[in-house]
Amino acid sequence: MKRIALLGMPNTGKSTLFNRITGASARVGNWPGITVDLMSAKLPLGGHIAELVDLPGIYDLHGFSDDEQVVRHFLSNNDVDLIFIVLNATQIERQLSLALQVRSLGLPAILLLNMQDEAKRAGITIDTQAMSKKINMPVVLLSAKYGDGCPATLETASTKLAENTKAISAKAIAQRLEADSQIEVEMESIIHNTVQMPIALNNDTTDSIDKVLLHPWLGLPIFFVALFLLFQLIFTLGAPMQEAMAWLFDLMRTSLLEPLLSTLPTWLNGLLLDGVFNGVSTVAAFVPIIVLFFLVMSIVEDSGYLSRAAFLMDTFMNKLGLDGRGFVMVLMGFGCNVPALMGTRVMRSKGMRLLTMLTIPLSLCSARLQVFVFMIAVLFKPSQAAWVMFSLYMMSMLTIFLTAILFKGQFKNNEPFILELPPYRFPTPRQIWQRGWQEVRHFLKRATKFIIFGVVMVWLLTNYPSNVATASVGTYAGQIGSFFAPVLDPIGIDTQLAIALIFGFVAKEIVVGSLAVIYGLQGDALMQTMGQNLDWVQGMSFMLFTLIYTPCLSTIVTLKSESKSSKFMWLSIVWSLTLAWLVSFVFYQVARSFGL
Ligand SMILES: Nc1nc2c(ncn2[C@@H]2O[C@H](COP(=O)(O)OP(=O)(O)OP(=O)(O)O)[C@@H](O)[C@H]2O)c(=O)[nH]1
Ligand SMILES: [Mg+2]
Repeated sequence: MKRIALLGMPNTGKSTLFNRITGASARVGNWPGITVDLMSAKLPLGGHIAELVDLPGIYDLHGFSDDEQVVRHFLSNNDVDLIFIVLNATQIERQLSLALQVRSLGLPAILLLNMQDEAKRAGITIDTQAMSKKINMPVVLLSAKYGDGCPATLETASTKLAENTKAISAKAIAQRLEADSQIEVEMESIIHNTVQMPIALNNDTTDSIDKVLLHPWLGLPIFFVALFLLFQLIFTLGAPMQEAMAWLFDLMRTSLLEPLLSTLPTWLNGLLLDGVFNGVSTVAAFVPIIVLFFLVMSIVEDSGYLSRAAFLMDTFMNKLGLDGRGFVMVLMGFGCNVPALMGTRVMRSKGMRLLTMLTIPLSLCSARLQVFVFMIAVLFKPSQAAWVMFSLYMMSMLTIFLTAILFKGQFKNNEPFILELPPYRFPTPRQIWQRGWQEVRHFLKRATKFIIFGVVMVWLLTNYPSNVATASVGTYAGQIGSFFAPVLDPIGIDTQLAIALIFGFVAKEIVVGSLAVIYGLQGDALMQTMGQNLDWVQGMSFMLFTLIYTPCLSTIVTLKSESKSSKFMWLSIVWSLTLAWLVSFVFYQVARSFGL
C-alpha cells in the first residue's frame, strides 16, 4: 500500500484536508498546534487504496520541539511514497522554505497551496505552472475547507504515484535529515517570479474586529464577559434538554423496562435497573449539554479567538512563569484535559511545558461540568445557576494561577515565543457537525469503558453484604464511607458523596451515575431526595473538591506518558488532592462559622 504524508507549518489546514479526502474526523482548529500526534486513514486513489498520514504542523524540519521530533521520527522510520506539502497561500513567502527542505530530502512531493479562498480575497495571484517548473514538483491550488481543488489534488497524487519513482528509504532520509542546505536564495527567486502580492494584504475585517477585541484595557473584560455569556448560553439551552432526556429515560423505565424485566430474579433486576440503567441513563441525560458545549467550543476554537486570548493574557501569564499558550491550553482543557496536555508539545522549553502540564488538570473539563450542572440543579435556584457555574470556572482559573505561582521556581523556562494571530474564521456546518459527532462518540466510548464498570461496582458495594439494608452503614460502601469519615467530615462530605468521589477518581462521568445508584433513584425523584438530604454549603464543598482533585485515570496516564516521569505524575496527584481538601475545608468551615 502506498503511503502519503501531510506535512506543513501549523494551522495551514492539513487536518482539514485529511478529513475532507478520507472522511475521517481529525480535530481541526484555528490555532497552531491542534494536531500533536500521528493519525492515519485509508483513501481510494487511482484504483488502489493508499494510506494518508496527518502529521503535526512544524515550522522547520530541523526544529527541536516535541512535535517536530514526532515528524522527524516518522520520516526516519517509515517509508513514504509521497508527501503533500500544505502551505497557507497567504503566507507563501514565509512557508515555502519548508517545501524546499522536503525537496532537498529527495522525497517525491506535491505542493498544495491551501486557503486559496483567503489568498484570492487578499489579492494574491500565483502562477502555479511557473512555480511548478521552478520548484520541480506539481503545484495545486486548494481550498480544503470548501473542497475546491481536492479532485485535482487526488488526480495529481495518483499520477505522481503511478510514475513509480523509486522511493527513498526511510534510512536514507534519516541520514539526509542530518545535513542542512541553503535555501533562502532560491526561495526569493521563486516567489519573485511566480507570486504577485498586493503591497498591503487586505485584511480589513480581521483588523477592525481586533481593534475592539485586543483593546489595551477593554480586551480582557470583553473576554471574560464573552466567556460568561457562552456558559450562560450553554446552560439556558442545555438544562431543558437534559430535563427532557431525564423524563424520557424515566418513561422508558416505567413503561418498558420494568414490565419487561419483572420476571428476573430480584438481584438481577436490581442490578440491571437500579444499577446499570439508573446510573447510565442519569449520565446519558447530559449528552445534549456536552454536545452543545463542544459545538460552542468548536466555534470558539475555529474563530481564531484563542490566539487573541493568548495575546491578552500573555503578560499576566509571564508573571506566573507561563505564557499565553498555557492559557489557551487551559481553555482547551475546558473541553477535555487529555488533548490539552498533549497540546503542550508545541512548547520547546521543558520547564514551561511541565509547569503548564501541572496546571491543566485543574481546568474545569466537560465531565466535571456534568457533575456541576447536576448539583446546581439540585441545590440552587435557576436564577443563581449561571453565577454559581461561572464562579466555579473562575475558581478553576484561580487554582491554576496559584499552582503556577507556587511551582514556577521548580520549573524554569527561557523560551521566547512568537504569537501568530490568524485571521478570524467561522467553521462550516460540516466542520461543526463533525466535531459534535466526534464528541458524542468519545463520550460513548468513555461511557462503555468507565461508567458501566463504575455503576456496577457502586451497586455491588451499596447492596452487599445482603443481610443489611441497601446503602446503609453496614454495606461495603458504608464501611468505606466510615473509613474516610475522619477526613471527609470536616469538609461536609457524607457517605453517599464520599463513594461518588472515590469512584470519580476513575472518571468524573461516574460521579452522577453513582449518586443515582447509591440513592436508587433517577431523574426528578433523585434530585428531590438529594435536595432534602444536602444543603448548599455541603454541595458547594463537594463541587470544589470535585473541581480540584485529580480529574480521571486518562489524565493521569497522559501526565505520565507526556512527562515520562512517575515522580511528576505523583506530584500532580498529591498536589491536587491536597489543594482540593484545603479549599473545601476552608470554604466549609468558614461558611459554617458564619452560620450558613
Ligand atoms: N479559509 C480557509 N480556511 C481553511 C482552509 N483549510 C483549513 N482552514 C482553516 O484553517 C484552520 C486550521 O486548520 P487545521 O486543519 O486544523 O490545520 P492544521 O494544518 O491541521 O493545523 P495543526 O494541526 O495545528 O498543524 C481551521 O480554522 C480551518 O477551518 C481553507 O481552504 N480556507
Ligand atoms: Mg492538524
